[in-house]
Amino acid sequence: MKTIVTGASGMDGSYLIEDLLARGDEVWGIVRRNSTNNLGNIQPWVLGNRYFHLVEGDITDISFLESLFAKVMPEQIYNLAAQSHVGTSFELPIYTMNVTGLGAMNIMHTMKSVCPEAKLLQASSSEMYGNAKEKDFPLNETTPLRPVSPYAVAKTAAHHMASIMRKRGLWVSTSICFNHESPRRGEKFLTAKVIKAASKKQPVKLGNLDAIRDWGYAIEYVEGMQKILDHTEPDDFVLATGEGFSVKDFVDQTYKAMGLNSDDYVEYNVPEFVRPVELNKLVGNPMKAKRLLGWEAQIEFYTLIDIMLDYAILFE
Ligand code: NDP
Ligand code: GDR
Repeated sequence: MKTIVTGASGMDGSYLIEDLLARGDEVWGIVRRNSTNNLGNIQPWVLGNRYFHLVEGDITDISFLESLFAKVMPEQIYNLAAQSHVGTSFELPIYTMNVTGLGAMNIMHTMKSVCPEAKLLQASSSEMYGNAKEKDFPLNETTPLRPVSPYAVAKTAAHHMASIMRKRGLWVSTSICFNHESPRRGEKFLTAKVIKAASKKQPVKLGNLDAIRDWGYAIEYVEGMQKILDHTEPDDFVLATGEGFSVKDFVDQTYKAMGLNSDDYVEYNVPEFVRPVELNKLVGNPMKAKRLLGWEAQIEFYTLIDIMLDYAILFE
C-alpha cells in the first residue's frame, strides 16, 4: 500500500509511520524544511528503511501537494499536520487557520483532482465541541460543534469539509481524537511540561488547573486511525477513553508518583499560560469505534503517567 503521512515529525505521525512500515506499506512522510533538526521523533530504523521516503514540504503549498500526489499516486493519506497548540492559536489565529484549516482543504482538493480513488484520514479534534452542554456528555460523533479557540475553528472547518467531500464521493474519514499523550509529546503541552518538571523534582508554572480532559495513550490512538481507514466505509469516529480527569489531578498524581507534594512545586493561574477562553470539560464516548472497529483504549490515566514518567527519568 502506498501511503502519504503529513506531520511525520510529530507525536502521532512518527508512531503511525512505524506501524505502517511494520504492516508492509511504502510510506512518504512529509516534514517541513528546517534549519535545525526537527526529526527527533523519527527513529533511525525508520529513516534508514528503504520503504520510507522523507519528503520536505508544506501543506499550505498546493503546488507541492499536487506534484507529490501525482508522483506517488497514494492509496492512503493521513493528514496529521497542524499548528496543533490551542494556546498558540490565540496568538496566531490566521496562521493556524492557514495550516490547520486551509492546509487540510488543500489536501482534500488535491486528492479530488489527482488521486480521487485514495482514502484520506483527517485528524479532527475534541476541541471542536467547545463548551458542550452537560446533557451532551459523553461527547459523540453527533454532538453539536461549538468551537471556542481559533485552533478549534480551523479543525471544525476541515471537519465539515471532510463531510462535504464524502458526500461528493471521496473516501474521507475523520478521527475525532480526545487528548492523547506519550513520551514524544511536544514540551509546550501540559502533560509533557509537568512530566519534565516533576521527573527532575523541579517547580513548574501553569495556567488553569480546573479543566477536565479525557487523556489516552498516543500509540493506541494511531492504531485507531488505521482501523478507521481499514473500515468498510468512510465515517467519523470518536477516539477517547471515556474517563475525565482534571489538570490538577494530572499534576497532583505526577508529583505524587515522584514522592512529592505538588503544592510545594506548582504555581498556577500564571497569566502567560491562562487561555483567553478555556474549554472546561472534554470527555468522549468511544462506543462507535468499539462497536464498528473493535477499538478500545486500554491504557488508563495512572498508567499513562507512569509510562511518561519512567521514560523521562530513564532518558531525559
Ligand atoms: P504535533 O504537534 O506533535 O504534530 C504536528 C505535525 O504537523 C508536526 O510534525 C509539524 O511539523 C507538522 N506541521 C505543522 N505545520 C505544518 C505545515 N504547514 N506543513 C506540514 N507539516 C506541518 O501533533 P500530534 O502528533 O499531537 O497530533 C497529530 C494531529 O492530530 C494534529 O493534526 C492534531 O491537531 C490532531 N490532534 C491531536 C490530539 C492530541 O491529543 N495529540 C487530539 C486531537 C487532534 P514541525 O515538527 O515542523 O512543527
Ligand atoms: P489541549 O492540550 O489544549 O487540550 O489540546 P494542552 O496540553 O495544551 O492543555 C490541556 C489543559 O491544560 C491547561 N493548562 C496548560 N496547558 C499548557 N499547554 N500549558 C500550561 O502551562 C497549562 N496550564 C494549564 C490548558 O488550559 C488545558 O485546559 C490538545 C492538543 O493536542 C490539540 O491539538 C488537540 O486537538 C486537543 O488536545 C484535543
